[in-house]
Amino acid sequence: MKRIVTIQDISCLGKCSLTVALPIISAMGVETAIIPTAVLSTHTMFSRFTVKDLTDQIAPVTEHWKEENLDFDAIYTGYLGSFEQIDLMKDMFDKFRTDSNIIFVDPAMADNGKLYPAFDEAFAKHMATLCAKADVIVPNVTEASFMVGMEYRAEYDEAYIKEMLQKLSALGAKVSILTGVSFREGMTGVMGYDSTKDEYFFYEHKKHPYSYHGTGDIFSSTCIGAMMNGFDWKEAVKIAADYTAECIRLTIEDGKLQWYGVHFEQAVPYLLKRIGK
Ligand code: PXL
Repeated sequence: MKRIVTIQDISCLGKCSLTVALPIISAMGVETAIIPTAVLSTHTMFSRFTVKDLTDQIAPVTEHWKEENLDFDAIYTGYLGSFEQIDLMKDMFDKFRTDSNIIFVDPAMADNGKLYPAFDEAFAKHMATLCAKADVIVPNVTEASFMVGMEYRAEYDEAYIKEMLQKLSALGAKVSILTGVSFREGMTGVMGYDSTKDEYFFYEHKKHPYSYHGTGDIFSSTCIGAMMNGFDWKEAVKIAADYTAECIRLTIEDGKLQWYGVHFEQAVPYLLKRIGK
């Protein structure tokens, strides 16, 4: 069985970060070790939330794992709360990188043209230095614009997205995957660039009329879970996009418009069928 470690916060209620990564990747048949970076009462899109920072636990956990000679087929970072946590992740990558494992960074920090409440532009630039050490990165268009210093646009053409992918790729990752790429009304998708092959890939699907929190984390968890199941990054992107869209569809169908997160649980059978399990 493949083993992955994912490092992000626990938002106790809110269906994002570890409370989606752990169940989704585990359901895909991949052992999922975690390092919780903080415990929050809810994610930060609620008007108020509590936070207990766990930064001081990160080095002791990774040092113990090193003593036990543990290794991981993938290291996946999501929402990180501080410059110090980003630096600790760099150390962790240096310690646990092997010839064959995948370092996967989701620079979860912004959406819809805005940084999340806890962050500023300097943080985004620092996150770019973590992306530089990854094999695969999965920013959305907003996160990418802050990291590469391009103006955020709600409407754009293919040239804008390709320029963004080139600039992301120049940070250093082999594969850059840009989510929330929409070239036409009613459709959304994902465009990726593989710098080792100078190859672009675009996948689009119908855009649902509502957007929900936590869907970026669901996309990333599914994408790395699919890669751990032997799918190449392009197939993994399709699986992750389709599963995320299915989660949104089921949430809308339920009719209660639960804004803070989607019904990812009900779509797990769809996901398992999709990956042939
Ligand atoms: O889904 C990203 C995310 C993860 N963790 C926390 C968040 C957010 C987005 O706002 O606040 C704590």
